[in-house]
Formats: sequence, structure tokens, C-alpha cells
Amino acid sequence: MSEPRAFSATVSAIVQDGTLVVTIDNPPVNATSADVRSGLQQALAHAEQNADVTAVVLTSAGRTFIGGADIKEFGKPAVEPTLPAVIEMIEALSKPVVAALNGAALGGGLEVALACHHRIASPTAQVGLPEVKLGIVPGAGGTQRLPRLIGIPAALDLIASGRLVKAGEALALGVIDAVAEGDLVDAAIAAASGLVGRPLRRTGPLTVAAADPAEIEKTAAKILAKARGQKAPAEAVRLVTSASRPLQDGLADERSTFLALRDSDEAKALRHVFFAEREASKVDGLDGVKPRPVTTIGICGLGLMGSGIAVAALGAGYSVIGLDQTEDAADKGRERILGLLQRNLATGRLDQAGFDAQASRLSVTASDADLEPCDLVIEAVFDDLAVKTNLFRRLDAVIRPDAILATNTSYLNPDEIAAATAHPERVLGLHFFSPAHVMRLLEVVRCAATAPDVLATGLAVAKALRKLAVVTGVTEGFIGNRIFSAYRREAEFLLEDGALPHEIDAALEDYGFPMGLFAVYDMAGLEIAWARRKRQAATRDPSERYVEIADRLCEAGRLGQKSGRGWYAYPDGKRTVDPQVTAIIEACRAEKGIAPRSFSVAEIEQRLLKAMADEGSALLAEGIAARPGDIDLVMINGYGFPAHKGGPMFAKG
Ligand code: T1G
Repeated sequence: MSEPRAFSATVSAIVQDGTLVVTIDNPPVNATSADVRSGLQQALAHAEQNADVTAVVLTSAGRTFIGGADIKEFGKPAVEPTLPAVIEMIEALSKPVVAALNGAALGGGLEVALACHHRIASPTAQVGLPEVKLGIVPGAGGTQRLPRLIGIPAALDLIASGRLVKAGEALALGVIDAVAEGDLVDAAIAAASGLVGRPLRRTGPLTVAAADPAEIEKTAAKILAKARGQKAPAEAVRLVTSASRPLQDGLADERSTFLALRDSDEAKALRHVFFAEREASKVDGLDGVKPRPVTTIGICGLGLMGSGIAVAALGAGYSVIGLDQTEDAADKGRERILGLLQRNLATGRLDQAGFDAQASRLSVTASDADLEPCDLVIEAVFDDLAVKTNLFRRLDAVIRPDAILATNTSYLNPDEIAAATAHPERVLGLHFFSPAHVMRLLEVVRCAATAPDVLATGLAVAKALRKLAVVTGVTEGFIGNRIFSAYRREAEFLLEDGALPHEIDAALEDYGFPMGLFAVYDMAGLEIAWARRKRQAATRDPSERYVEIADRLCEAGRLGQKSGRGWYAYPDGKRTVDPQVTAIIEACRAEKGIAPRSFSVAEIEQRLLKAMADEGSALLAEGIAARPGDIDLVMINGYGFPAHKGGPMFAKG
């Protein structure tokens, strides 16, 4: 084995038995930066020109093969060589080039591997073309080479969904040629040596297997329906389904499409979201703070929310002790949790062994004392201050002094709950979104007294639960519900001023929300907000504009879809504009002497966006939210704000 030779700061190589083993080392994810591309180009040229080199293996250091093009370079002037140029060199090399996938090969990383003449992966490697999640399409051959290897239908699925594929499936699909049993690089060197002197299978010249047009049509239609107006998925479909044309034509079309999309508003918004998600995990004051160890989580209240949290915790490998008020309620909670696990089993998200393992880590009880072993207890009981503070006072006497108490409250003040306990520094909020085992978003509430390592523990548990954690300070409704209340208030002002519920909902759907505000309101039910408005009535500022319309609907028994009528009527369960609602709205306008006017879709969108952004700015000014991106993440992941618009703070510019 020769001494390592550096071809650039991030690319080096050694020669082993005539094979040039090229290693990329560009932490944190071996993105194909300008330095990586330059190093690869020089290493390939060296291999081509040096008679001692008979083959090439391409691999990387660290946990990732290549995490993709360097997204941080997007928007900056292009630096030669481009990735397509390096990829062309790989495919055209006269000597065998074998990709040794030591980890994730994503985006440009997979495109590099596709141009190699053979692909061998470690068992833990994953492959994928996630570009559509960034509002772009693969820009270095993915839409043209992948169909040549695995056919158009399978390529459509991978490129339009952007999903990651484990090594086993990648092998079955034909994306890779082998999964290494022992040492990956040794296996790759052996494979490369075996190819010396033999005809090389270059991906580019392969023909695309004929596929059933009806199947392609069906897959494409599904993709476009899900895209909800986004450009990238549609362009990906166009490029993949036309991959049978000459390679160079397809590559040229793909490249120009990628460059145009890369600079689009949609792609800029999705890149903002990508980086915002990574920024959110960086919380001031926690550098070097170690989280406390958590293996057993107690969950108080095994209703809809509590059972969802229990399923998320079991799925993350925790032991769960569920507490409810009576043995019967506890047993019902267990059934609810096992029912959710059964559903995961039925849908293949869990195999039988996984189901059995998770079920074995669940116990339920009606006795506080059984929570003694818990490292963390999360309460998801009825959202009433007395109920929650009494529970925490009881738990003070049961759990260890270093165990953590978390409240799942949506609207109560966690500082008041903490103040009622013996150790307020061990209390924080973990505000899950229902269904808790599905929704990614978790608002981690930093109370006034929360100790830094308690907050760090909350964030560590959130990561283990595969949640998107956003830290919030204490305010009514935290980040999400406070902004939701603000733009619901603005929507009701619009009703008084002349708009109708279905017009407002249509504007929100036009903007990219999956469902309009009033339709969501009807699904959730109007009574909880009504009860809160009645609680607040006595202290409401009389000088503040207040809209009675929702109260009138509730007083008329219109409590939402469950009651058959709300903002809409539901004949045969179908949401329908109801003239009675229009009449109620018109009566409320008349009582206030408001002369209604019509509103355009754009006006409605702007007024609601402004209401969200203004509330977001207030949350920043009050120090409740740490950064604008956090607010965007909450609204995208908890309230349906379209990710390809970037969130209210990004969209307002
Ligand atoms: N470019 C630049 N930085 C990146 C990056 C990338 N592609 N991927 C990750 N990072 C940074 C990230 O911001 C964070 O930075 C750190 O790396 C760790 O990330 C030409 C055009 C690879 C599965 O979409 O999915 O290729 O916060 O926390 O959990 O056709 O990162 O430390 O400062 O996510 O171990 C396509 C994006 C690009 C994959 C690793 N590729 N990355 O997950 O680490 S476009 C992607 C990921 C493209 C081609 C097209 C994940 C990961 P910081 P992390 P992780």
C-alpha cells in the first residue's frame, strides 16, 4: 500500500494492488464542494495517465458517502469543474471505477455512484435523490442514469418522492450491484480488480427498459396530485419519462431545468427550511450541557394525546409506564396504545418482533407509586390548571429528585404549574401536536425556572422521538397557537369586513395550505375556542375589536363537523357553504354598521400572512422565539403552512 497522496484538501488516495483508492474527506457530510470536485478530477486524471493504476475505487471518510452537492454553494458563482464534468470523467474512464458506498449517497452523491461502473454498499448505506424536497431536480445525471439502471417507474418513485432507500432495497432495485459482507473497501478493490481488462458497464449508454405507459401515467398522475402546485416534482416527472431520448439531450435538458429551479423562489424557500431545521437544534446557553439519562418515561393520562406520546416513546426504544385515574382507565389506555402498535404492524411500519418488543416495554397503572422508576414523566391530562398542579404535587412525592416533569399543556401557563411543585427547575413543557405519534413538531417550552440540563434533556428526548423540536418561551399558546389565534382573529375581521368563510378558505388553499382555516376549525370543533373566549370575556379589553360571529354560531348549536354544522353545513358529510352562516355573518355586520366589500384572493392572502408575520415579530421581540426560522418551522410543521413558501417570516421577506 502506497503513502496517501493528496489531490486536494478534501480528496486523497493510496494505491493498493494496482487500485487507486480515492477517499473524500469533507466533513460533515462529504458534500461535493468545489475542492472535492477539483480533487476528484485530478485523481481521475492521474488514474487515467498512470500505467501502474489498473482500477479506481471511490469512497469517503465518516458516516456519509456523499450527502449531495454543497447546498451552501448554491447561488454563488459556479466554480469549475462542475459536478456533471467530473461525472462524465468517471463514466468515460478507460479503467474500472467502483463506488464503495460507506454511508448515505444522496443527490449528487448518488449521481457520482451511478456514473461508476460498479456500485457496492455497506449494509447501513442508503441512497436517494431528495432534490425535489429542496425545490429542484437532480442536476448531474440522476434523471437520466437512474431510469437506465432501474427503469422509469422505479426511478419516478425515487426521484419524485425524494425518499431514502436502504441498501437491501437498492440492491433489489438494481441501484447497487452488491452489499459488502466484510470490509467494504477490500470488497470494492476485489470487485475493481475483477473488472480489469473486461468490458465496462457504463450507465449512460444503457437503454431505458420499455415500461407500461398506463403504469407510468398512473404513477405520474399520483405524483402531480401530491405536488400541490410545486414545480420541481412536475419537472422531475417530465425529465424521467423522457429519458429514452439520447443521453446528451437528456443531460442538457436536466441541467438547464436544475439551474432554473435552483434559483426559483420555491427552491430558496425550501433551502431556508432545510437550514432552519438544523439551526433550531442550536439553543443558546446549552453548549456543553449534558442531558440527563432517560430510559423510562412515565405518561399521565392515556387518552388520545397520551397514547400517541406513548407510541412515539415506545418506538424510540424507551420503557413506558402509563398512569390513569383508575385501573379500568389504565387498561383502556393500554388497549388504545396496543391498537396503535397493531396499526403499525398492519401497515408494515413494525414487524412482529418489533411489536412484541415495544409491547413488552409498556406497563400501565392507576397508582402514582408505580412511576417511581421514571426518569421523565410527561402529563397529558385534562387541560385544567388545578388538575395538572395537583398531579405534579402528587408526583413530587413519588419520583426521584433528579427525574424530570414535563407538561403537555397547550394553553395553560407552565410557570404556574412549575411553581406548584417542590422542584420547579425540573419542570419544562413538551407540547406535542395531535396525533402525537405522527406529527413531527414538538414545542419544547423553556419555563422561567427550567434548569439548562433539563432543557437539554427535553431536546435529547425530542431527537430520540424523531421530533422536530423548537424551543419556545412561556406565553399563551406558545409560538404556534399564538400565531394561529392571531390569523384566525384576522380571518374573522375579514368576515366582518365582507369576505365569507369559503372565500377565505379558498385563498388559503390557493396559497398552498392543504385545508382552509374554517374547514380546519369545523374539524377541530368550535367549542374549545368558545369556552376560552367565554373565560376571557370578563377581562377582555373593550377597546379591542371583537368579532361575535363564532359565538353566534356556537349559540346556535353549530359546533363544527361533529355536530353536523359549523362554519359550513355537512349534508351527507360533504362540506357545503351554508346560507344560514352567511345570514348570521350579515346580521353581525349590520349590528356594527359595517358596509361589506369584496376581497380578492391576493388581498385575503396578504392580510392573513401579515397577521402571522406581525405576531411572529412580536414573539421575537418578546424573546419567546429565538429566530425567525423557528417560527417558520412551527407554522409549516404544525399548521399546514406550505413549506415551498418558506413560512410566514420567510415569505414576508
Ligand atoms: N450541502 C451543504 N451542507 C449540508 C448538506 C449539503 N448537501 N447536507 C447537510 N449539510 C450540513 C447541514 O446543514 C448541517 O450543518 C450538517 O451538514 C449536518 O447535517 C447535484 C443539486 C446527509 C442525511 O438534499 O439529508 O445534490 O448545522 O444535521 O442528520 O443533482 O444532512 O452542522 O452547520 O442533516 O447526519 C441533495 C441533504 C443536495 C441531502 C446527514 N442532498 N442532507 O444527516 O446531518 S442537491 C440532500 C441530508 C444535489 C445534485 C443536486 C442530511 C444527511 P451544520 P445533518 P445528519
